Amino acid sequence: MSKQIHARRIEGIDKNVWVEFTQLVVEHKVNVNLGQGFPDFSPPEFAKEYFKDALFESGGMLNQYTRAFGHPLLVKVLAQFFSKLFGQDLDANLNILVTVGAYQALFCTFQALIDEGDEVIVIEPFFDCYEPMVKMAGGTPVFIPLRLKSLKEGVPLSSGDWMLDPEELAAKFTAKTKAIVINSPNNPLGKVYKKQELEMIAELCIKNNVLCFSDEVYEWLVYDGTEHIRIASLPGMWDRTISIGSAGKTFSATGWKVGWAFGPDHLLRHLRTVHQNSLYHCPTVAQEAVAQSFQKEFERFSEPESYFVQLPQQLSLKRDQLVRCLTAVGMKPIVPEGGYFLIADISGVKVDLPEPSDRDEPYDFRFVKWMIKNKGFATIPVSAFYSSQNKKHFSHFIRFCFAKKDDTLIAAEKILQSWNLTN
Ligand code: IK2
Repeated sequence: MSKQIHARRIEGIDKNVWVEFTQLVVEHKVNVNLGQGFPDFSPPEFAKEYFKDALFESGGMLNQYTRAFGHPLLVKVLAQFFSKLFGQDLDANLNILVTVGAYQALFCTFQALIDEGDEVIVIEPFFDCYEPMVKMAGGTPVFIPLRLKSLKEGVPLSSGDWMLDPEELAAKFTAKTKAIVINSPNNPLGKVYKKQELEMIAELCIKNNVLCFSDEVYEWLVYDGTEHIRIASLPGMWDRTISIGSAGKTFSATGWKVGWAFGPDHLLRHLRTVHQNSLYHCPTVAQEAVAQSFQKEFERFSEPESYFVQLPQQLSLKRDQLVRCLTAVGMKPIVPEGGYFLIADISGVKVDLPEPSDRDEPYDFRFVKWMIKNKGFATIPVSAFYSSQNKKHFSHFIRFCFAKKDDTLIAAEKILQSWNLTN
């Protein structure tokens, strides 16, 4: 009798948008890459100095293993920094788990807290890994799309115009619902949930005894006076929420892959079990550099020279530049309130796409592939952030990352201007 090779839990999750589009960028001569979400500018000098100091530290011990659940200095500084933001007196050893990027924090969360038969509510558009991670844990994702509230003639759309329908959301909660995933600021839309929206979600979580997994990797990147609110800081939510962050996004150093999960000990202890039986340690040098960088930010919190103040200021100018450029060439950008992506409607863009080899391939996938091959310009199709049942309704948007050097954005503008999009 022949044995099945692969484990059943990985069935149907072999496709991955990052693998596919990173490969395409490598294969073609791409002049402008506004695809995957990483800055093409350097992390701040102080963070790089801390990394170098850690690497060459005289005893050399920072090149060895450190505490499995988080380098002591990093968890201490994170506890100090975030206690006020969560309105909780955080215990460095019990309320924080340091992980290899926010990705691993998400993985530990789903593996530790989702069981066979559990339902997990996922709001669309969603960061694509939530769906396979729920499935690998044996759970079932239950999707609910953000809905476009209203169209105002002549006024550019904002990510804030996309909202949850409270009744539709309430109807998604069943006896099997174990958790809801929220991502604010959202990737790819840039929506930053308002207090009222978070209170509505919190009320449903409390009423239905449901956990909340809150992905907040873009927490410092909010624009135009928008406020980032941590759902765990709302009444009754700390005890049921895992809040996830990323040093990669915080300090523009995605390659360092340092992330974390905050939460009450009765939840976090189960994440520690997954962590100790999978990754166990995270790189020490990177954790030391992140700890020192947070310490510096702690001392100048909210001051004009703080990186957490300066980075969003710089990014909002880049966002505005890209919005102007896309509008001028006939795309319809949705202005993000946060994060470092924006999505634009390509329905009005005329291109002669070749016949699809796969008839089920969404239009935006075909469009972006054509753009990479023919224009040397990479972006990401937005239907990748939707479930298979809802993809077809959202296949005329593409995502641009604007966390790029001004030169890169100027090069993007030149390509768009020379490409007559509406004829
Ligand atoms: N959560 C969200 C919402 C993210 O956007 C990311 C990083 N994604 O960037 C790729 C892209 O969208 O182009 C993560 C989690 C993972 O963060 P980390 O790099 O810290 O693992």
